Amino acid sequence: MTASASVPVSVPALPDGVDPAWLPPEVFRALGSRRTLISGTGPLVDTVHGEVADACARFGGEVVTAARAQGAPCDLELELEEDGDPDGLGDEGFALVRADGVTRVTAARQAGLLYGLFHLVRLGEAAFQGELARETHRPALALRMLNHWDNVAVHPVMGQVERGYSGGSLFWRDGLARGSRDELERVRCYGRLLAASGINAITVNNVNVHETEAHLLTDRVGEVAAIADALRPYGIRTHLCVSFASPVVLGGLPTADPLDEAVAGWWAETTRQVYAAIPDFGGYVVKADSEGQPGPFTYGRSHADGANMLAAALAPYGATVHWRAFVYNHRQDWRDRSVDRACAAYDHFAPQDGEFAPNAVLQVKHGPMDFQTREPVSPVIGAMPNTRLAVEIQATQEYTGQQRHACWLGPMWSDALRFRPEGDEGPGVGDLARGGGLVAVSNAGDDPFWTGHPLAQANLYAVGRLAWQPDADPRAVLREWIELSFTPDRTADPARLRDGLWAVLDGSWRTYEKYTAPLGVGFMVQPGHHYGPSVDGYEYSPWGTYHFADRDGVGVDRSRATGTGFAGQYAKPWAELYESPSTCPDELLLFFHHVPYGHVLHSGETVIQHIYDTHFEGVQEAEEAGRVWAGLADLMNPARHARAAERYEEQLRSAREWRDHINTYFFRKSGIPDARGRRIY
Ligand code: BDP
Repeated sequence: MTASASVPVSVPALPDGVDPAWLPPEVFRALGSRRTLISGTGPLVDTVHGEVADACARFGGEVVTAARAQGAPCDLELELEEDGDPDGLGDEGFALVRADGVTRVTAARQAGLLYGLFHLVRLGEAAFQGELARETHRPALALRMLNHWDNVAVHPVMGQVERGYSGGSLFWRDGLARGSRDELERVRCYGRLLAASGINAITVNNVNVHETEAHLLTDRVGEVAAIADALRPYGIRTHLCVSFASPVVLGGLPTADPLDEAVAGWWAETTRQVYAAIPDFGGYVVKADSEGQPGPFTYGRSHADGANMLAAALAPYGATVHWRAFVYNHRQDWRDRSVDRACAAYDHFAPQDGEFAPNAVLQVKHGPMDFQTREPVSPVIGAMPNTRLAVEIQATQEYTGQQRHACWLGPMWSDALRFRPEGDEGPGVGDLARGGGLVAVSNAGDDPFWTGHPLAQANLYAVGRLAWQPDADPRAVLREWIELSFTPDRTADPARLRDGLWAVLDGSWRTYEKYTAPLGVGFMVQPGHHYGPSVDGYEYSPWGTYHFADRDGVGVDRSRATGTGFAGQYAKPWAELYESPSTCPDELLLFFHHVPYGHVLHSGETVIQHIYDTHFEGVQEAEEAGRVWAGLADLMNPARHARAAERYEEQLRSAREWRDHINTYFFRKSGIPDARGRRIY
């Protein structure tokens, strides 16, 4: 036992009017009514101590020191092991056991104790009843990161948060880092929420690095350091998105060529200075040669050349560069059917497998296109066994209703993480991401409910939980989130509340899918902001996102035999499955094939009838969800209820608009009437 005791760090106070999300005070009741011994020292132990002390002050428990504990027994012991890590718990793992009336959480490192504490919070009273056999918990993925696409200055087109639907940035205001006490308190609260879900890393600026934001790397790094200070007590490391052109833009060099010595030297020195300001800085995230961002192609160099140069600058600090694989030609000729954006990332990166430095991570979007409602898993993930990979998902609902529609994404992410690129016998995507982690584009902002739609908090929560355990059952994650955020047991009708929340969320992704673009074809959104239907919005544009609907049929032929060949980027079992419309799963049919409207799906319906049916059903399901939500008003915080009720109105309006656009479009293209005789215009 350590001689010196930890010093409690006060728990950040939620600013007035800000929703507590999954950490309302009540969830600390079981913990806060116990006698707890905390042993170990260090900043994160101090955070744990502060949490327990705060809960005890609220619920009548007590934190005791080692000396006092010797007399009377404690109910709970939170203990940092002193003798190394005999149980292999690692940096963030913990063990839990309950025997003889005492619950014990042990960890080898401080972060493990913090995660053990939040595990107890999730268990509630169950952590203090009967006996519990010893269990150990470790995160499957070491890096569990959120990327904030936040601009410091408000961008003329994208606003402050690119694809942000939750107000302004949590970190930046009026062109500066938020600095007043209240504002940093909010950042601390955010760090606390994230830690309780399992997140341990964050980027604080947009992947599209505009000029103002580029300076965060150099003369404005002090502002990043202030944010890092606010997040550190909850075990969250800060990373930065950097511009590949920084040596030119910031350093005044004539080139940013990754093989130029002066360039490498500039990065090494700049990185040294970043570490002087932020000793636990996490590393860089880079979007290069993508959608107009600068990159190594300018100098005739490869992505591996670019990534490795930055990796070398970070290596002395044990940090990593996350290099994004989202590289494609966004100025393609839409008339040329042989060019396929879905093929691009694989074509660029698979040949470079094995060329990336040990501390370079390739960050790959989970699908080959761009965060659509339904996509196959990116073939890049199965094609780079000798490269560290991170999988990128999008919590911000750019294409899934922009936080005006309730759309619980846990099942979609879980499907992707459990996908096995080599077939049944091979590893899952979650295993393949061990080297690099899970990264999500954050959906949080300075909105009082954090995520615009209060129900979108479930998506933010799920990022951390699925990163901790990629094969977790998303339904268990949803249940957990409901219990924590709505504390049903403390309401007049726990069953109605639980069932109601379940009903509006569990199937909401499939509902959304039903009333938007059909059968995996994707897009059909309004260009630019991407909200609402515009079937041909991108059809004759250079972005590479087409559906090829004509009078006879719809879909993109990505087969090897007659199409773009994309299906051939997969390992055999999937390549074969996707190759033919007769074996391709219905939900991805139009992603992989161009078929006639009369093509019969595995479901037994024709494509055209499926389109009509799902669009009518999707709207009905959204209407039903809106009714269920309205019936929960008496069981929750009125502000939270009202905000979501307002969002449901818009969701219904928009869902009907989607239904009518899509059904009318395909009725007019195909001339085939609805077999059920419903009115289509
Ligand atoms: C797309 C977004 C765009 C992002 C880009 C990216 O529309 O705003 O910059 O992805 O991931 O989905 O870099």
